[in-house]
Amino acid sequence: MGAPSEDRKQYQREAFHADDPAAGPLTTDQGVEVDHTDDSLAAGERGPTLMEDFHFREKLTHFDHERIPERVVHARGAGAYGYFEPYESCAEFTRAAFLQDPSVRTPVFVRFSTVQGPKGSADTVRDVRGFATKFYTSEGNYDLVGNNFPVFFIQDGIKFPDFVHAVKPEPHNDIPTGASAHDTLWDFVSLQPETLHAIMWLMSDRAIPRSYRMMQGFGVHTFRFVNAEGRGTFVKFHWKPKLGVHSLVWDEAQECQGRDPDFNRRDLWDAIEAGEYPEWELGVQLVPEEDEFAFDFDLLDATKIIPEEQVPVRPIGRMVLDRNPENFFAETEQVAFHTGNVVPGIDFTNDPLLQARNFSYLDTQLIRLGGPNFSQIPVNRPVAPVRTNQRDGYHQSAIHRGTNYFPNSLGGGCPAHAGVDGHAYTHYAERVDGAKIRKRSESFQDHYSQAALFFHSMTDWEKQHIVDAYRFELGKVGAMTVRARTVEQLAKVDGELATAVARGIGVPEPAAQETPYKQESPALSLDALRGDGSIRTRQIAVLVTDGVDAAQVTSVRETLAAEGAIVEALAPADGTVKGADGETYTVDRALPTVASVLYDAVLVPGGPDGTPPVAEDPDALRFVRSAYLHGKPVGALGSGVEVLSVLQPQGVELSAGSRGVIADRGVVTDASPGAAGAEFARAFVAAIAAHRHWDRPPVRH
Ligand code: HDE
Repeated sequence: MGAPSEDRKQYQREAFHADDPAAGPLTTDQGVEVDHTDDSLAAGERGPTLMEDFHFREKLTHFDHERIPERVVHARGAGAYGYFEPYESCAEFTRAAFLQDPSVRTPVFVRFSTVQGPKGSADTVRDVRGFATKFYTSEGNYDLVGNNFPVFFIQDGIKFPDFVHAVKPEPHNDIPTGASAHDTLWDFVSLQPETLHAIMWLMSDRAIPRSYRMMQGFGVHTFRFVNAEGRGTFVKFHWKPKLGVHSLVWDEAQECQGRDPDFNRRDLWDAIEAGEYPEWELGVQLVPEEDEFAFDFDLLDATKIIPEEQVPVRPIGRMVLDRNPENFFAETEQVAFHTGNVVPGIDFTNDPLLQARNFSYLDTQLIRLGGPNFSQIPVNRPVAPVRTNQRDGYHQSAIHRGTNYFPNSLGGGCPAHAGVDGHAYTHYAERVDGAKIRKRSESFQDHYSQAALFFHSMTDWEKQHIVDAYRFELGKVGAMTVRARTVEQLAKVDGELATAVARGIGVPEPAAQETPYKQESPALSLDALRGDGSIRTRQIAVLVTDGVDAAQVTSVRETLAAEGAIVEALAPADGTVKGADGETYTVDRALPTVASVLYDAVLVPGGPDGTPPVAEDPDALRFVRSAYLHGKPVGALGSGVEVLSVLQPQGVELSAGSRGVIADRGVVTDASPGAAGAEFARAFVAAIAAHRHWDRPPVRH
């Protein structure tokens, strides 16, 4: 609770300062000052509008053309600026300038996205998340256009339109929005077993991240580092978030879609505004060229990971995002990524998915951004000098001078071939020969072992969530043949999984069959990715009303804030509450405007006269119940503990009259009058650091 009269409006009025062009009078696009923009020019007060009203025509015409085509996939996103710095020189493996010197910070722009839904869809859908980074390096732009899954659904880019058509809303009625739970996707999946591994990730909690700040990123393909001597090394890129990897539960993710469709975008924006800059470590898995065939899968197959136990991830630098864009359209919407944007020292492999992407990204920008000059848009502009003989075209904003061809003598031979200072891009001279054929390599034919590896590496609660997700998704599929065929495919991955899914969706259980896959990779479980255990930026709700023991709130709030958590006082109505001490305290938000799904934990303080202040408020009770069912920490102090009786139907036992701190599966209580000691705060912080408490029956998934 804070001081009253705080202005909570978040709009950035300070953006308009005196030297901002918007500070002057309104003008037309031609700079002619406009004295009146509220009425059209008309023949008489009640007469028709006149064609000669150039201001009206210009304003409406511009408005009519405000939209550009949204991205065909990854339409909805959020972006931020920041920087990257390497920990040490990577010269042994790559000559890329931005990976040489720890004292050099390379600016970046990152865009996170969902894939299936349109620009206006909700954030917390079950989907892959895009994680695309543009490094503005001294040698030109490098784009690492990755996802939060390390594998993709198909092996060859020629299948991409089929896959995307299948997952997108169905063509006859444009349903569903932002969801994969429908017939056409599962029809495709059941017929195309190469999708199974990525689908396993999609059914896991990785597909519903708690925050963009709390998810991993992966380059997916095997790329190639090339050092100054021209030696190549295969490389896979990994981004690891400092705050650890955390997810929502499905029930919560669905409720969030209505409560706050911008849940992930807002979280990123707010954290950066608050100075809580998200950070990731860049890691690489390096494979010497001579080990190309040392694996039981093909390095060129984007449906496979290299298990970290086989090739450890080596940290090489860190990225911090510390600035929000100023204009969503200009920056986040117009940013144009392209896998073909590489710098010397980073090269491709023959992964057929990557090869297709190298065509598709440039092609898509031509239609989306309306012509070939999109690299001149500020967010796309390299910091390295650009000297080309490319000319003209839509939206050309450069005023080119001199000659526009090579070779020339009239322009002094400029721009000349690069090469003298060693910064020119040289393609890795890989030897290639083969017959011209349409045929998938035999080494791409195993579609089951790594799907099984992922499933077997999960903890019990993660496995249960995967089963529940399959049941949900397939339960929405109308064609029973598709449900049955998917179960048959799953049986080739893991018999128990297939049986558990079949039992939930009304199809015959598959015949028992032993699968040969026994391997596990512990690094894949979310339990292995909890980060440093800090509770920084976790959102903690404290439920207050008149009569609240403000001293308790203040004491716990101080401890939580010192740990970096964000504490908000929620009351039945906005404004202020009167504490038991007679003082007035400001409420942060009114309970009817929020919900438990928007917070990470809840605390119920008591009142000094032994009455729990929020015991009568239905929103408060629902809040506590929902937090509990989603596995979140629930804390209560003094008479606030009585409010937790709402959890008794869930099997929570409250030892009434008990004194002292009790921490049981994330429910932390101290019923002593006036309780709020350091011991309680410590136990509550530990419960929050654990994020979720899966050992608490029954948790709703
Ligand atoms: Fe993309 N993808 N993709 N993709 N992709 C696009 O480019 C494409 C793939 C990814 O925030 C499009 O500018 C093909 C894998 C991200 O602006 C398009 C294939 C991975 C983003 C396109 C793939 C990705 C895109 C749509 C198979 C993870 C959003 C708009 C061969 C490694 C970037 C655009 C942003 C966007 C094509 C597969 C990640 C159409 C043909 C694999 C993060 O060009």
